[in-house]
Amino acid sequence: MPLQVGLVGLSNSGKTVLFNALTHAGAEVTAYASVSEKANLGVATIPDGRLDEVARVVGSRKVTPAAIRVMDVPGTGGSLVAGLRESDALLAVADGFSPESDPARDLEAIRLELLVADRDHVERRLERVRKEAKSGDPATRQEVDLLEALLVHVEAGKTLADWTGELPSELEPLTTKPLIALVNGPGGIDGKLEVELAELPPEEAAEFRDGPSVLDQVVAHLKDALGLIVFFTAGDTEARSWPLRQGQTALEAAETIHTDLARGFIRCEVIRWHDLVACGSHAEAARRGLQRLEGKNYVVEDGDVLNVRFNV
Ligand SMILES: Nc1nc2c(ncn2[C@@H]2O[C@H](COP(=O)(O)OP(=O)(O)O)[C@@H](O)[C@H]2O)c(=O)[nH]1
Ligand SMILES: [Mg+2]
Repeated sequence: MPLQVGLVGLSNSGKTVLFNALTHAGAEVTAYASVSEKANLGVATIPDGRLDEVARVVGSRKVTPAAIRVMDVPGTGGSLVAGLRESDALLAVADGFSPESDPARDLEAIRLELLVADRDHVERRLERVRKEAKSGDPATRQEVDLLEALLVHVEAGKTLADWTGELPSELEPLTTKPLIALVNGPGGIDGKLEVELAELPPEEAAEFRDGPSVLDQVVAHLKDALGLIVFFTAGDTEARSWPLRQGQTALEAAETIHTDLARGFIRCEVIRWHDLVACGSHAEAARRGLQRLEGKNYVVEDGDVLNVRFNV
């Protein structure tokens, strides 16, 4: 599964504006909540100067930066946020631009909506699993007991993140996901400004900003919240960066590229990106002993250039 983030927030907080700032997808922005609004799904690419340098020395014909899926749902109701259950992190957007803006109040409201959505989710799953449990399967009986205890827990106003025991593996809670609070307006992340700058080349756009772009800020948050790191692959045809999480292994990196690579994984050649750039080629890096051979359990580091050897 590619990395996915979901935007949550009250109506008119600027979620769709931010979605466009991150993905350049040009989704329709309306100044009111329309019932016909549908979820927007797009892709944000993580800009990385290291990738361009790697591509240059390797002579790759194509450069493809790492992608994150971004989901923007209209409103906060239960069925609407359901689409966010597959996200790795949630970006909570609060209005920081209108005269009535009160980001702390909005973020509290969002937290409550997520809590309610999770309670409803536990309740619905309990109903379903109770029916299945009639067949007498012990594992299903056990899940019923667990879900009943969870329901008591969430009805007391606590979140599933406060639950110290195991959660049913098939439950996809929202409140256990990292929640990254973003205030939309001047001084915070300025979605409106980003949309205006979207037409400009990156260097020109940067001159209009006081600091990093919305995308750079979101990526920085994901590094903190998820331990987001990036690794590279580079050949004649293409140089790519790929998202991964701190602590993930060469096997998981292979799986990010293609399930076949993970299935047939033999070993993996690893070079630090700056060693590759300094040496000028894979061959020279290998000659100087800077290319290592690693196995499945090697923990990938940010900036590693990987070449997976596989056999299917
Ligand atoms: N002034 C200002 N208006 C904004 C900003 N972000 C969004 N808006 C406006 O707020 C309205 C709602 O934005 P939208 O992205 O559709 O909000 P959503 O309902 O959360 O998706 C639109 O009219 C936007 O133009 C901002 O940073 N500054
Ligand atoms: Mg919207």
